[in-house]
Amino acid sequence: MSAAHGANAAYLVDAFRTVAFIRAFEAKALALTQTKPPLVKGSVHLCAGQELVPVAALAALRDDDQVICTYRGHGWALASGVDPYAVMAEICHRADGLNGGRAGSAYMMAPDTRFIGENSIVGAGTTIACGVAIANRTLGSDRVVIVTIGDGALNQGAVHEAMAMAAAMKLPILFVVENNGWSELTPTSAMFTIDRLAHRARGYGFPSATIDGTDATAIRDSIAMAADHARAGKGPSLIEFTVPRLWGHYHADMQHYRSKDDQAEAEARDPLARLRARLVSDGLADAQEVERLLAEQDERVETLTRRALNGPAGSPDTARDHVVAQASATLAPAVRETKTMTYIQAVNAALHDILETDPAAICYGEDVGSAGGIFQASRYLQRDFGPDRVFDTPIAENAILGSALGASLCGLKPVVEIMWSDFIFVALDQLVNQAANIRYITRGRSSAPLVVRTQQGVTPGSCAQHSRSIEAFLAHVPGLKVALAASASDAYSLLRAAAADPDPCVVIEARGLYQTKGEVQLTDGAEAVGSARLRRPGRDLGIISWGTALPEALAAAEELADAGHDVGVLDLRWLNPLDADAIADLVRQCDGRILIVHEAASTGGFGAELVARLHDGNADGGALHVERLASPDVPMPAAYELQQALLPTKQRIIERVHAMLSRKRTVQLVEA
Ligand SMILES: Cc1ncc(C[n+]2csc(CCOP(=O)(O)OP(=O)(O)O)c2C)c(N)n1
Repeated sequence: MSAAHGANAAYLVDAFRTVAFIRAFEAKALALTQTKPPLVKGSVHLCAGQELVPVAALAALRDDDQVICTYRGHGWALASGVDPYAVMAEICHRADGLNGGRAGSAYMMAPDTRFIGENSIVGAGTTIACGVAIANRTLGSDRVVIVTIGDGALNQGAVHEAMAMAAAMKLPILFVVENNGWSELTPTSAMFTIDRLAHRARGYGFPSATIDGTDATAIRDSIAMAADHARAGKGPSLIEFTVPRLWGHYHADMQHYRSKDDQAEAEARDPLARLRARLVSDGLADAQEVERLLAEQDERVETLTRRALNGPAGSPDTARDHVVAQASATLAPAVRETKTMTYIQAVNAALHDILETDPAAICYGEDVGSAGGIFQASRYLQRDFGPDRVFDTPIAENAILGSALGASLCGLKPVVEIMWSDFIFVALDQLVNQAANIRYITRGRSSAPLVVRTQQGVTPGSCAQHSRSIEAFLAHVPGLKVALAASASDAYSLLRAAAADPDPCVVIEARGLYQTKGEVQLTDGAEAVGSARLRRPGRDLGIISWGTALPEALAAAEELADAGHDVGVLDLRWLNPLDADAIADLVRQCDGRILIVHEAASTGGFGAELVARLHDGNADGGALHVERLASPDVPMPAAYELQQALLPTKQRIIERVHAMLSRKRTVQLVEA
């Protein structure tokens, strides 16, 4: 036997052993869902028929190459080297599980290892992979990341965005499609008009292939080629592996929609049976040896499952742990220089200082690089810090946010721009379902320290798609930190604070204030996130406001002072974390008379949250008269005159304050 032949023989025997182990593992996981009562609860997506793809693909890669897979990811986790006991314990929702029972079968993650993790949102892993690849390249590593999707996922917007970004930036990514012929319960053929899914890559201009996903050498060799291509700086590839789906879409799938012929065809392509036949026919193992290998895997799985089932459940005391990092006391940063500048210049100065002081910081988005942003927030930054750290992206918000997450998981500090806050909605998944969960799911082993800058608010001519105030949508999400800058000074300091924070932060700027000037203290460090600021003390009534409405509130308070009313104004600055002490101080100072003012529409606005919290926190029934002034529940028109009819302007604030100060404290429900 030649050395090459010997190596291949060892590879095939090893592959057989691992595929057999994964099959036994999946059979056991399935069995645990079928006991009465079930020992494993919730949906479990098993990879029977697809096991050879992770095994052979990872045999072609280096130990430090990374993996992002789907909810059907047990095989990828096991082949990546994750402790099988931790995987089974996670499926069983035990404290010893990979994620302590926080992830379950479909969302296991270990981004501090090569197994970045599963993803339960179809297609979402692909844009995250873009960020992992950006980090690898920026940090000077020639690692590659493999991201897997099902065939159905090829129709997801996120996947198209990821491929567009990966192609444009020549990112070292291997897109792997595990084509099992079914998009959940619908045949793949009904959803595609091309005979090979791999052809989708042609539109993006990178190489692709369709490979038999039951052929151990073809899988390994095609992945090796794609990895070489990526490591040589030539960009991504797409490999479609055709695989049989031996079982249902998930553990309880009755498969009533599937023909017997289709099932039989799948069984005829079982990779375990094929590999077994190959070992015997090539003389690599005899029938007895094969049986012994199979029995060994069953035994391993039995042992680790017994251990997992006997393991402890997570303590209820820990259920709230690791949503965000513990706040650390930060001293006020040293002031380097005080300058008068416009709000947008202050944003630019903050970005400059972040890039200068944090070598891990990168800054990107649509038009951010060479043009310096449509509002010039990033002007000269590419010139000063180079195109590797400040760059343009395709018009692909999911790719921007997903890649920011991926890069943040791998050691970078991405500060990305979403040009208008309204555009976040096309990509919200990456903040809400992805970035915000990382610290919690990994129990603090990983976090997603990314910053998203965006701007919002109503200005003359801004239509209903360019004027929404979105802060309450974001503040609703545990794990996301949200700031709004209402002055040039805060445009600088809040952005610096966000960039120094270990959790995902969204800093919302006020477009209408971009050209307003103020004194800005440029600092050597950053303040901690989460403090409100009393902009004006007052005793008769306290206004709580933030962002675009804050200047109106301040102007109103000034005019009210001329009329003899002492009105205080608290600028909340951060909605999460919320400065409860500052709010309590204001309530005390103003004898419980509080008006909340925001530009966002009333219903579900953050004002509603504050009203609820103030009442919840008033258990001893102290004097409390809280009202809210917001825009009514109307899409914002473009015409200035119509806008003015809706906004919480200075005049409306003054009128409401007069009304509050003259009214007895009564309770009534008002229309939004
Ligand atoms: C964004 C999103 N849409 C829909 C779903 C529900 N869903 C879960 S798995 C799945 C099927 C995906 O099919 P495919 O990509 O072919 O992968 P397979 O399950 O066959 O591995 C669907 C529709 C989801 N989890 N995420």
